[in-house]
Amino acid sequence: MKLTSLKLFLTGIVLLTIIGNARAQQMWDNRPAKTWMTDAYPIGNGRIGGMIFGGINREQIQFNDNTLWKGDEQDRGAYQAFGNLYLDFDKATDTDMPADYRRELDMKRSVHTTTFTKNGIKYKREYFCSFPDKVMVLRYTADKKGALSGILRLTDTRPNTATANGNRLTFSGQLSNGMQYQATAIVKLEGGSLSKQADDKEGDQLKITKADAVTILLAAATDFNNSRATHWRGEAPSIKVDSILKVADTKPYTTLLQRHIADYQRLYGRVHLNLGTTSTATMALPTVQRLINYKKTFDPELEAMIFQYGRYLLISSSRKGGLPANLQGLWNESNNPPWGGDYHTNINIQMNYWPAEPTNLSECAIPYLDHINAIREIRKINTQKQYPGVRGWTLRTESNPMGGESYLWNTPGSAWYAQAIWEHYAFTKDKAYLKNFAYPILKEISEFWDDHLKRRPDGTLVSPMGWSPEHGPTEDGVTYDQMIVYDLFTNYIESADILGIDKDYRNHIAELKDHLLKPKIGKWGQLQEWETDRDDPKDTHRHASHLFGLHPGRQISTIKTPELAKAAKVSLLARGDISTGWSMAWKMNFWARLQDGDHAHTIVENFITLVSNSGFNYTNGGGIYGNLLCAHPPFQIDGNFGYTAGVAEMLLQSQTDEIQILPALPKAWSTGSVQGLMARGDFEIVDMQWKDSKLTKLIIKSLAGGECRLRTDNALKTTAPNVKTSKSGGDFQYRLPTKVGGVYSFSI
Ligand code: FUC
Repeated sequence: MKLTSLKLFLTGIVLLTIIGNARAQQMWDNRPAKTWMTDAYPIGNGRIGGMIFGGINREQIQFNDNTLWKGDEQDRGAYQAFGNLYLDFDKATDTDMPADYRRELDMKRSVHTTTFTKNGIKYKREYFCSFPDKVMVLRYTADKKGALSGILRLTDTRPNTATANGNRLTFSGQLSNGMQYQATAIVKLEGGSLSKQADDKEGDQLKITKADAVTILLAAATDFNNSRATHWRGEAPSIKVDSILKVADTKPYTTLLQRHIADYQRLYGRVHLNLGTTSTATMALPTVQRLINYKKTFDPELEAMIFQYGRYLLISSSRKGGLPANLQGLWNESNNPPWGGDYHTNINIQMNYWPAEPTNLSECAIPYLDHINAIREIRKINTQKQYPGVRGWTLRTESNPMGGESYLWNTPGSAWYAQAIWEHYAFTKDKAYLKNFAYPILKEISEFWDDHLKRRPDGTLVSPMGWSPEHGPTEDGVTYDQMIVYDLFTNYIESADILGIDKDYRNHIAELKDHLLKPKIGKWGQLQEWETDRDDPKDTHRHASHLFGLHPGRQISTIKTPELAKAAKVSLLARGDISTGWSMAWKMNFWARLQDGDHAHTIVENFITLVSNSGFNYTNGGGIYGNLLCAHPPFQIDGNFGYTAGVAEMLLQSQTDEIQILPALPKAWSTGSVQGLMARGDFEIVDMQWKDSKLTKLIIKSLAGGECRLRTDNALKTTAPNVKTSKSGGDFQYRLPTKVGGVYSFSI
């Protein structure tokens, strides 16, 4: 074999392995969705999105634009539903269920497809939301000419009606805060004819008669602009919608599809995960049936698919230039959604972004970082009113894109936001970002705490009158506050050191950090939630805020602070395993950080509990719906993101200045592989494979240079020069000098 053919052959094998490993990425069902929350499948491009029902005679696509918000800088308001697009096909009276009906969401391509055969005609419907072309695209085809006839309706969730103009259907309106919005659908036919018809209640509709194929482009926009300087308003939605459609209208369907898939796969395709193989019989079942069977059937490909679904959802709800994912990502059918569909600052928005950096979607974190930047000024003004004389700013618990808020003050909220600001640097090593964007924010939030902390006569610093979300007394020195401030100061000090600036202030913050009230171990060996040793071992509250230092913080670890880690474990055991959706997702991450893979996997199993109704439940009701969205319940997307982060955390950790390989591998995943996870320091885990719970292959690439410290359980051999190895605590520890682009390949 010639060298080039050998190379091709080997590349083929690698590709086949990757594709083989990634087969479980289609969620599907053999009947249309009945209920929005539990059954419909989401698509999105980071700003607009839709929930697809996959109806046969009537298709409903409920759609959103994540900038459509009531409220302002003072009033939190609520995230609003936008509208619905309906296609009522002829033969609406024919209710027979086609035998071959299938609706599927292909996460590898981000395309929703519905197929079925009726009266001998095969129908196909494809839907996607394009980031590069900013539109939702719907495509209807059949294998017989002239088979597509029906009526297209576009409805506002408020009492405005649509008007038709040629092949366009539009509605527009204004919210009580003056925000303007518009949605326009363009209908393009191949064959057949299009006509307008008027309905007394619903306004104009477009009638499709005997078309061979139909393509619909849906554009929606508001006049929101993510800047206080422009009073949060920009171009009129009509101008935005027109300019989007002007460009998209010139592109053939296949071009739109190709551009969408290429853009999406550039992000999604970076990570492949194989946690084991599900039986062929199980793979052949509809997703909801796999959920039902899951408790009795080994289904690692479902566990892997839910991991990838979190990445799919983040790419679909959080793209550069837009707003961050809210409590429901961006999918919302109500004008009065649970908790206003807001940015909740005491765990929820933070959890949304836990998977961004580790699962190689760093770009998707940018909307969150931009949002933090956008609200700084108004938050300073509003914080001053609450805490006169302080510098910097902080938050209340419930917030909107314009910095308007409601409910109780969550004083460490901004310091928790600052963690994401720091992590973006920690993962990317982008020094220009650290200097120009991150550092000023880290500094001003540190200044808030510099002014807000209370010094006791013995020099100890406590956060005054804090609250451990969302229970217990309001008092000084609550562990949640203390740990988040510790995290902020740590990140600030490291930033100042890296940039070599502000030495005096850096030293001042270091002095404050040294005097922060420290975590305490209480009478039953628990990590205290409050300074007073009053933790109730029977307390199973969903928030475990006093464990912040374990995750997502880095104050506590099994390696550096084993005593505190042990106490955290006692607290966590008392909190119990079962809880709301996001709370279970957090517990996966806690157990991963405690390096107990089997316990983390127990939580994975609890998380994958089918919830089949759309009711509320604060206790023991958490799980996922048939569409794999996380059930708090009700639907709350943070749990999806927390789950994805948790799986990554079980396989790879880097919060303690070293990369830990397979720190919490459960027995259930004893053989598997992952490609593309990221570690702090801008290290890409190009490939990692394990068998019988032992690492068998590892390739790491340094994208930024610098030293790579690696901790593994089993000994590795590398051909890389100057590799230093040491043994600590039974683990081998490697130090690799890395150059930019340096690739380290290990044999075992
Ligand atoms: C916090 C949680 C609730 C819910 C809400 C959106 O207040 O305590 O469980 O997730 O956020």
